[in-house]
Amino acid sequence: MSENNRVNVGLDFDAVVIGAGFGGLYAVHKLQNELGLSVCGYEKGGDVGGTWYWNRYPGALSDSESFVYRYSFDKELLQEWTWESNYLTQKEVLNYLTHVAERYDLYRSYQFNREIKAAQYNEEGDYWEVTTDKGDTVTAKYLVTGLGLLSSTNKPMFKGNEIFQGEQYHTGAWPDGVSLEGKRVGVIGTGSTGIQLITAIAPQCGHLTVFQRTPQYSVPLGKRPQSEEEINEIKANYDKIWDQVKNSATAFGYEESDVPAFSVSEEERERIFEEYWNKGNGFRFMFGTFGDIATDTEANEAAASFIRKKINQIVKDKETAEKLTPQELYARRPAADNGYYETFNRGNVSLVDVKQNPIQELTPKGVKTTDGEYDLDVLIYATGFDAVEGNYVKMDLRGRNGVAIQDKWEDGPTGYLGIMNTDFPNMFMILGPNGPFTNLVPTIGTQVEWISDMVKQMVENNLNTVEPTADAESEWLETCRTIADATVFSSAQSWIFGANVPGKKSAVRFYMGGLGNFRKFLEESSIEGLVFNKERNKVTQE
Ligand code: FAD
Ligand code: NA7
Repeated sequence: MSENNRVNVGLDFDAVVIGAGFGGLYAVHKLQNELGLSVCGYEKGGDVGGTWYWNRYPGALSDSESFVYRYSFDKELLQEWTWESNYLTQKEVLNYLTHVAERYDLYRSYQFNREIKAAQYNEEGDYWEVTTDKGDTVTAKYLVTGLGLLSSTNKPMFKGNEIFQGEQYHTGAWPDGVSLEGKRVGVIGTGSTGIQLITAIAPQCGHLTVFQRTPQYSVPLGKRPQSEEEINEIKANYDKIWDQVKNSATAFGYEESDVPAFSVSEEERERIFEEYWNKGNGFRFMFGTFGDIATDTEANEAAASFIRKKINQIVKDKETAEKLTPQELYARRPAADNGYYETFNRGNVSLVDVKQNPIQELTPKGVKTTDGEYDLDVLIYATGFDAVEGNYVKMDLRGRNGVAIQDKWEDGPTGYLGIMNTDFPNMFMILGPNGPFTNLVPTIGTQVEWISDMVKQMVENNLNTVEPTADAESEWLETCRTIADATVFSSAQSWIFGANVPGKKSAVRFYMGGLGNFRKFLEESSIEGLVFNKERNKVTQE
């Protein structure tokens, strides 16, 4: 394709891309640098990075291993860029994404500190009109949304929120320059983020009070430095590694087990759990030990009781150990830590069970629960995200016939392949609803490459619009629901099903069939669910 191949001369751009995280950046690179389209990127934040721009809280770390938490498309970049440990700090991921933006000349296409407030499909001309918070409107043929699935923060509004006189922060919008040294700090939330944060800040705080609603199963992360030899060995084998990752279920770069937990003796089961506890990583523990931890409640209970035993061995105070011990299934996104349970052996850390004694209100001095008042200088919300569709439903996003995304998704969000929606022609989501539940960068790569191939074919074949058929959309939703219902994840009240935000519809939000199967579907059958229109406003099914 030639340079700056304008699909539609009358429009401001061929494509608008929203978001400058892993997804948006790669989309701009593909559409602009490889297809030669004119592209404008918009980002609410002040720079690139997405998740890694916003989540600067102490202890922020990837729990995907360094060697697979990166793009796979550029062999030279894979050889040139390196890392220190088997997991990446927030700063390292941010540096990587900044380098990517510079390397592929992506900054020139972006406008930062611009939030897209509205995106509306113009049916007369078959294009998108996109409006920023500054009131500018631009038009484009294609709309690519890389809005992030863990990006719209969930901050519960407690009574008295405005009268608390201390500092308040959310982990997902952490400013630079916060000092917790010697202060009385409270943390609400003990999900993956809370676990990282609590472990990291405990040594700095004067006193740390953890407000826990649901205890978590967490296994050690196993963070350690990687030697140059080890890294070189990985780099020499990247072709094989990506082949394995892209054909696996979770895309985390380790072998997933297909051995049922009860096909081995109790002794052997314990030995394997111990081995994986020592190796580290929550996903590896859940999917590498046995093949049925995520699908069979008895197997799940075996893993859960192993972790409970560990908590009991680590935490010295019996009452605290009991509060920290989950009794439900091991069915949330598997957490991993750098000494989380050990943190509660510190003299300056206390645990408050807010399921038993809920938070009633904030007072000028701190947090009041039904069993007491906790004076604080700083209150930190590690309360997670309005996951998956949070940033979509914040916008005035309208497709054909003015249909609003909030109405379309009234019963829960949908997305054919996690990418497209009926009545939203030429709109392509990255990590939209019902995409794969995996280490996410390989999934982002897969989706962006599919989107870019689709746009290329449309341009080359002079096709005007593409969208999924209503049947394909509902069949995909049904497939996702059937697979998810066969797992333990649907039993937990977590963000995976949207059960973490009050009033949010609990519904399937992921394709849990694995990246390998997803890619096979994309290659072999995804086209069958699409309708192409050749001419403006003339429906001609291909
Ligand atoms: P994001 O990185 O979320 O970027 C979306 C961007 O869109 C944001 O910068 C946002 O400001 C912008 N945006 C949204 N709406 C608008 C709008 N209306 N107008 C303009 N801009 C907008 N995943 C893993 O696979 N492994 C991990 O180890 C891992 N660790 C994580 C740790 C934390 C603390 C968090 C929060 C998430 C983690 N994730 C992890 C998930 C992570 O979000 C993804 O891996 C990946 O970074 C997502 O990239 P993205 O580009 O899709 O979205
Ligand atoms: P999570 O996993 O949604 O965790 C949020 C935590 O905040 C969790 O412990 C919640 O308890 C707690 N929470 C939320 N609202 C409240 C209120 N109102 N009162 C008390 N406690 C509350 O978000 P994370 O940021 O930790 O992780 C999300 C993903 O991002 C993670 O999986 C990684 O992929 C990165 P609950 O469990 O709902 O009872």
